[in-house]
Amino acid sequence: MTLLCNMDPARAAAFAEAFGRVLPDDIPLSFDAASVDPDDVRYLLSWLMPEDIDRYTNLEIMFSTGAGIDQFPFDRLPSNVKLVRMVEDGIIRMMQEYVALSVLMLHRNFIHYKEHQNKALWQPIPQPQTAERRVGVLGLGVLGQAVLDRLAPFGFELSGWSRSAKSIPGITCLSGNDGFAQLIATSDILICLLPLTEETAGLIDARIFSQMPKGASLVQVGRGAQLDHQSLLDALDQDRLSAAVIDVTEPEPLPADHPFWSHPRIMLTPHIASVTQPSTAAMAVSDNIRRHLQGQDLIGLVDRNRNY
Ligand code: NDP
Ligand code: OXD
Repeated sequence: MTLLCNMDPARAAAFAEAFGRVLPDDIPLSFDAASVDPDDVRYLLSWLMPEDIDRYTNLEIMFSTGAGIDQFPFDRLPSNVKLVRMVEDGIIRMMQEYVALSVLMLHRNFIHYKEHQNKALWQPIPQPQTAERRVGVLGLGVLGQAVLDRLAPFGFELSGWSRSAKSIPGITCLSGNDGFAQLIATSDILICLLPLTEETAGLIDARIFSQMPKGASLVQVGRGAQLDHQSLLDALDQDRLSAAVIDVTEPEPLPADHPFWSHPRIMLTPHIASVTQPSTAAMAVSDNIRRHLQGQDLIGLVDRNRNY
């Protein structure tokens, strides 16, 4: 009943230590696909799906090291194998930090002040109060709800959009096409925390930017392929949009001559909003294995019909 972990040696050392503290003794742990008996592998933890997935004929759960699972080709994963995305405290806390920092930075015009600094320009910008700033989040899942929770004490007007209708105290919850149009039209700062699926690929495009309030900003932390780069550049250069914080791009990394690197009103980070933390991730995986063995629901089980 082995748990096989597929990761580089530096990560493996940290995960080995973390699993050593929480994985039940009767579940052997391996980091070496070459030496493990493939028939023993019941659980597999990996960022990507191994090319030779079919050799693990007794595999029961494929655990993603990341919260996103768009990098897993569903058609190659045997239908009896469950796919579980990572739901762990480290990812959640880091995303809360990153988005809170980005929203405050955009709210207080830091990207513009950096531009002014580069021009030796000492010039205050009129400052709305948080209650006058509308923040909208695309995606009301684990991370979307967590960042809204972290933003709430600042006093922004908060909204979120999801596939299914929700009710969250203090948040205007929207769903469906009308809800999407309303969220876009009323977000001064728009945050994308959607999974990448056929429905969300290319979703943030020129049409969206033309419907957002003039001077709005974007925080893109979902997946790169959701954003049309040229539309963002056009919207910034025409002053429709005022600034953007971009953590995920397609491709990653961007080529050296990509305009995002040098755009004065784009803050670009190399897909680091959240990084899976071995100690809390090992707890999450161990807890899910225990749940599986006890016939309980798994946390983060991917619905293959929705692809997230
Ligand atoms: P969840 O699955 O918990 O939440 C996804 C949310 O998106 C749900 O609210 C879901 O709606 C909504 N959604 C999905 N598809 C649609 C659609 N077509 N229309 C409307 N709403 C939709 O995911 P997480 O919150 O855990 O993670 C979200 C994403 O964040 C990940 O998939 C990953 O891409 C990204 N991520 C980025 C990281 C980074 O470092 N930049 C780190 C970690 C994650 P409903 O609630 O109705 O199902
Ligand atoms: C994730 C990520 O999906 O880091 O966890 O992007």
